[in-house]
Amino acid sequence: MPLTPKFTLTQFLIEERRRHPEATGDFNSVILNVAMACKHIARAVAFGALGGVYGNAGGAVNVQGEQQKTLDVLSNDAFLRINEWGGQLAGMASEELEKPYEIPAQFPRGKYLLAFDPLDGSSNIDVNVSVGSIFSVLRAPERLHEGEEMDFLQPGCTQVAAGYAIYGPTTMLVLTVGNGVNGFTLDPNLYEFVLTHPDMRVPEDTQEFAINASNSRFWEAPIKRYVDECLAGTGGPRGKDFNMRWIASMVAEAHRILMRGGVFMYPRDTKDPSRAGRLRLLYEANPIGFVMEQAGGRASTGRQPVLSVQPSSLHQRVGLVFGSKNEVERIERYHLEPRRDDFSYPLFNERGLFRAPL
Ligand code: AFP
Repeated sequence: MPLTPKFTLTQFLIEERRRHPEATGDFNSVILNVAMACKHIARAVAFGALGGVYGNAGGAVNVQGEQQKTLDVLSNDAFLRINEWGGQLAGMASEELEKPYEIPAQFPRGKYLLAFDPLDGSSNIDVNVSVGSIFSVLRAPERLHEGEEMDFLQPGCTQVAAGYAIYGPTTMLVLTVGNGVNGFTLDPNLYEFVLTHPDMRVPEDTQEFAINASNSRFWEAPIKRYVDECLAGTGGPRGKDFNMRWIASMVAEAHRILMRGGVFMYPRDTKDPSRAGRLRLLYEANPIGFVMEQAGGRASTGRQPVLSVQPSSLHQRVGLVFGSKNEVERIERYHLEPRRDDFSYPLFNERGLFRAPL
């Protein structure tokens, strides 16, 4: 194996830091600790049931009389243990924890906040489909309210870094520090993240969309119109055929879209009027949205840029559309046009898949 020098995540961060002479190194430490947590999770995911942990959600499973941690609990523990001690963070928020996590008293506090979904798509673990971790880095307010969610309630445009790890055929870390998007592949020999995908860009156009079509009866008219036009293909208003994907693992969808374009939709729907969508704003929509926008794509609720949403609660849900810029802008236009409640749009009445209830 030739020892060719590889450009590691550490080297990338040091180069980036040179652009900020005032930097103390705390920011780089946050990113490297997040990367370390992702390495631990990558190893546990790779071993799967062989490693004595199980994917099903719910905290713990009883295996031959022993309580085994499920992978999402183990992943959450990895994020907390590896990020709590360094002195760079003032607090953490996790999809797995109802309240913000207070840094233990024996550790110093820092000037950043870390929000994360330690294992997104975990319902796919038992069926061996790619899953991921999603993270978002914010600046802590000058006056901290420790353990209070209010410190985290900042719009996505205030993030200083964000990204995801995808645990697939290879483990990758995709990161933005506000200066474009770069992809790093975990070298199984070095066990270091190595820069393999510099300056990732989302193609502005696409012929591929991702949505859970089993929810179609709950969609609002603009989404029904957009999907119906895609399905109408070359004979329809779009004049081209589309392909559909749905992996039920947003990190895997986001990575495919970064690599070859596409549009992901998990819109606000009428399935559960008590919530504005399925995906969480702070540690799913905002970090993925930041990555997409930094890569020349777009991320929206359908009605406004997702990074402009003012959060009102830690685990708030939001409708989410992201990917190829021109497609997301089209979907936003459809949301802004006058409502078409009478389903006057020809496709709904004649050929549409989503005919109005009789
Ligand atoms: P889980 O983490 O519970 O598997 O949810 C994954 C997810 O939050 C996101 O990654 C998927 O895009 C979406 O939910 C899938 O939702 P459906 O199961 O409703 O298709």
